[in-house]
Amino acid sequence: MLRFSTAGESHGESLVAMVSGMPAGVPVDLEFVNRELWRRQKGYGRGGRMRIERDTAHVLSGVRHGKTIGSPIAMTLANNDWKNWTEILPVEEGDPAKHKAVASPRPGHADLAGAIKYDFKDARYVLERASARESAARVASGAFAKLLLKELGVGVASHVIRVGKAELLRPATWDEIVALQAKDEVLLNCVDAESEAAMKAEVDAVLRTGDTIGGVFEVIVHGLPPGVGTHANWDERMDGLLAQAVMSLQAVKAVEIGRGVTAAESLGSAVHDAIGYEGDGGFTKFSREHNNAGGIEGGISNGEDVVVRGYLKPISTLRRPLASVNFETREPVKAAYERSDVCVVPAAGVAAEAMVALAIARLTIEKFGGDSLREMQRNFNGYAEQIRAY
Ligand code: EPS
Repeated sequence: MLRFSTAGESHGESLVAMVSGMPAGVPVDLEFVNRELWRRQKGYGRGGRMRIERDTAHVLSGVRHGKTIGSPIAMTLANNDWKNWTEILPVEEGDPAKHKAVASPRPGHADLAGAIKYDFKDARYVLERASARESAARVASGAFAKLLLKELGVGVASHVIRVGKAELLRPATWDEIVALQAKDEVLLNCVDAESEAAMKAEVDAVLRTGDTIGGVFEVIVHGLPPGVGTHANWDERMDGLLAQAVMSLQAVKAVEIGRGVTAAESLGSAVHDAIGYEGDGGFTKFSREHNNAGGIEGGISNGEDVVVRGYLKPISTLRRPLASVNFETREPVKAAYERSDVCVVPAAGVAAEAMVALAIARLTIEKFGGDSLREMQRNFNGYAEQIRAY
């Protein structure tokens, strides 16, 4: 089974990622992995930390001579900021006078619930791990899933469809969304210049007021054959796995598959994707009137693009902080503020691409098996032939 885990604190020495269950023989393009990390760092509304970091994956194992070898892939991603924190957050006991306690919890962050749970009178240790910095390790892991999927002709890409009240007002094509990944300037990762300008204006407004702003990103999986995932067991359904994968990202508060939200207020006749048989032979000749199901029916891919949206709350660290309480004195104070991003919707979309790629790669490996890429491609191509003749 494809699995991954991460370790590391935001201001510790490094983030750590480990991916196991990858078939052997997948070509590894480290420039691609690092480009993915770069994309996550970008976007209009990012804070000062991103000027310090230059996220790069240092691969320790599982890749030799440019290909995966079937053993666990271990990576570290150094935190450049660590040099400023060595005395504040030492592994050893260090000098307590140099520790930098976070005296009041930020509403919306893990600070208070985590401090109560782990018995700290300080939010420092909780926020260090709860920080969205951890998503860099997920992006490095997801890059490997994308490299595998690419060998099967499956692509994963994201774009931003809303920032605050500004939304993308027209449909986006797959080619437009993929083209965003090649851009060297990332603004709000929106396919439409006019909508992107409106999104930027939303960010500019909150920059002035010391507030933060959320939005919605959409991740598309393109080229996946029908039949991945299953209706047979609740914990193997593709929609359930994608929902958990995306919901687990920092600041995501809702996940939608296809037209999930508006479907609830519409009639069945308007929602479901009528079936035809005039397709131009992707994997099969079956075709659909539209893709409101977001490419998944009964927990199984149906051959259309898989469409997953993540709804991001505004970042909870505010330059003009909300009311809070001091951990020690219990007196009312303002919530802690060191520095923060104002808008991270594009970056969250990149992290969600990684999570979606990992979930889809897991199900793909489960369906097509394979200790090696060659074995997996053989099974994949055999299945493609089988369903073409269905
Ligand atoms: C982040 C690094 C963090 C924050 C942000 C994400 O850096 P620092 O805490 O040093 O400023 O910019 O964290 C959060 C959004 C959060 O809620 O904690 C990163 O690498 O993405």
